[in-house]
Amino acid sequence: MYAIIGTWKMCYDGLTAGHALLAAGGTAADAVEKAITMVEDNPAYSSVGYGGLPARDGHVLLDAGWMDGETLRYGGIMAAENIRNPIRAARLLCGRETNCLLAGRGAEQFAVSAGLPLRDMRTESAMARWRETAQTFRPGDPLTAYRGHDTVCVLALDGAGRLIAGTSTSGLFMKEPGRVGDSPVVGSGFYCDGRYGAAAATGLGEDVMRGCLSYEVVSLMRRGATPQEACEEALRGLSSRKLALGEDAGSISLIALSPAGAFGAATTLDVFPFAAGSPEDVRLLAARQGDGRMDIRPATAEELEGEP
Ligand code: SD4
Repeated sequence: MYAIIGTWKMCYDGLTAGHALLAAGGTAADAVEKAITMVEDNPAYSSVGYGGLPARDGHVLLDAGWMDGETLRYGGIMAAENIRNPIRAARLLCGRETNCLLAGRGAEQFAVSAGLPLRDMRTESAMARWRETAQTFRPGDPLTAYRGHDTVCVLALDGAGRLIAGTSTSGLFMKEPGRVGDSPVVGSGFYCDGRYGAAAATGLGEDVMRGCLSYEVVSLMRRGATPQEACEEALRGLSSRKLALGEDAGSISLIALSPAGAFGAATTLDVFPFAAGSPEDVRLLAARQGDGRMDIRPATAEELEGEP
C-alpha cells in the first residue's frame, strides 16, 4: 500500500510526480520532497516558494516544516529568505537531535552550509502586487488567509509503511517582518506519528496554533477516529470554541492520512480543494460543508476556478 495527499489544486502536478515515485517503490520522504519542491519552484503560485508574496517590508519570508513518523523527529525553517527549496532545508534539519528548527539568518546559513541552492525569491509580478498594496496598507489592517495564499502540505505513506509530513509557505501577504505562522510549528501546521497517522493544516496560522490542530487530529486517530472523523472533530472543536467567544470560525482546512492509507479532509470554507493519490490513481477532490458532515467528492471545474 502507498498513499499521498496534498492541499489545494496547486499540489496536483507535484502530487502526481510524488505518486509516481511511490509507485516505483520510492520512499515517502522522496515523494513529499518531490511534490513540494515542484510547487516551490513554480512562480505561478503566489503563496509558496519562488514568486511568493512578500511581507510588509518587501522581503519574501519562508516557512517550512517536516516530520518523520517513524522517529518522531522534525525539522523546520521560519522567516527565512533566499532558500530556493525551503522543504529541502526542513528535511535535512529533521534527524538532528538539537538545532532542528532554525529561524531567519541561521536558517539561511544552514542552507548555505548544506549546499542547498539559493535564489532571490522575488518575482516581478509579486513585487508589483506588493508595491500596489503597500500604497494603501496600514499597519492595523487585518491579515487574512485569502484564496490564492495557501500553504502546500503533503502527507505520504510508502510501501515500507513509513509516514512523512511536509509543509511549505511564504506565509501571509503583508505580514509583519518576523511573523511566523503554523506551517513550521510542529503540532500545529503538521504532525506525524507512524503508529497513528499524519495531519497538516492550511489557513490562518494564528488560529491553527490556538488549537494545535495537527497534533489534535493525530491524537484523535490514536484514540480510534478515522482520518475523516479526526479532521472534522478537531475542526469542530476549535470552531465551536471560537464561536462561543463571539468570533467566526475563520479560514482553516485540514488533511490527514492513516498508516493504512485512508485519508480525511475538513474545512471551515465553503469548498477546500485537495489532491489524493492511492495505488489506483491521483484525484482532485474537494471538501465542502455537507449535512452535518463534510461532503468529499471530486472537485468540479466551477469549484476549481480561481483556485491556486
Ligand atoms: C500561515 N498557514 O502562514 C499559513 C498560510 C496559509 O492559507 O496556509 N494560508 O499562517
